[in-house]
Amino acid sequence: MASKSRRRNKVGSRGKKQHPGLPGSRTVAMVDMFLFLLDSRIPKTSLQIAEPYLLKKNRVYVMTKPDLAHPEITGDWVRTFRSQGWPCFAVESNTGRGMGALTAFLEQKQAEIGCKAHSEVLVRPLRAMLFGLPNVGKSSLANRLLGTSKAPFGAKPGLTRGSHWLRRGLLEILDTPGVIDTSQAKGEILYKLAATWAVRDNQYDEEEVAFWLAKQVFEKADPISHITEFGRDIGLIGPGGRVDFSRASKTFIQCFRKGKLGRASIEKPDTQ
Ligand SMILES: Nc1nc2c(ncn2[C@@H]2O[C@H](COP(=O)(O)OP(=O)(O)OP(=O)(O)O)[C@@H](O)[C@H]2O)c(=O)[nH]1
Ligand SMILES: [Mg+2]
Repeated sequence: MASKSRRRNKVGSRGKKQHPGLPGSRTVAMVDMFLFLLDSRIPKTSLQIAEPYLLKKNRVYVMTKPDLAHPEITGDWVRTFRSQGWPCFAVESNTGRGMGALTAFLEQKQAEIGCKAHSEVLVRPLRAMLFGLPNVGKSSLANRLLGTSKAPFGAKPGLTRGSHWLRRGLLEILDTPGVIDTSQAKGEILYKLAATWAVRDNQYDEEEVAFWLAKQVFEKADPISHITEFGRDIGLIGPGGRVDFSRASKTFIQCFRKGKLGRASIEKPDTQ
């Protein structure tokens, strides 16, 4: 059954076949730690949809893009995960804010590995694998952690194609592609993934997503009028002087993704 085959394929299961696009089990066996990236706007969905792929061992949560989410709610999520026993950090990879705590944590883990290996012999790099939804910010985090721009990154989901190691000093990072299967996502889950651009543009209906965002996230009583006014304000007028609702919806979603509609947390820990 689905759950059985997923369990067999979890990343980190030794000797098992991995999901296509992910590193093979031998490579994964070398990994000391899995940095599991969660979009700060949708941590619950980021976790749920990726959960079947990753074992629970050696997991660290990294909340990405906190600049786009509500700071207090992101703080609540960090505290919630920590209270459940998981190391958790909120990191803005594009500015470096929040990176200090994660870096200190990784340095400490690296030092522990050195000691465990042998008191005087081996000092080896800490090997951390990045994992998470498409477009969640894996390559950006790799670059920020290593102080490089070697990992290709960009606003579209599906940018990173294969897995590859990047190294600097005593830190080795395995950047992976966003391989999580989102093809079965529907309803609210799909809207959340679309709003945060974790799925490709042909997987969702822009008008539906914009309507849902206006209603559920921005709590507009009349979402259609809200999007129409938004379109009128930015001059998206079609034939006959009417607002082009399709373009208005698309632009509304794009503005949300860039934080131009304000910081917004779609999921809160206490209500989920
Ligand atoms: N606002 C904001 N944007 C970020 C942050 N971190 C990354 N991004 C942006 O998110 C987009 C996706 O980043 P990537 O690092 O390519 O994401 P990825 O998870 O490697 O994506 P795939 O390889 O396609 O799965 C890029 O446009 C980044 O600039 C952040 O902290 N804040
Ligand atoms: Mg990438």
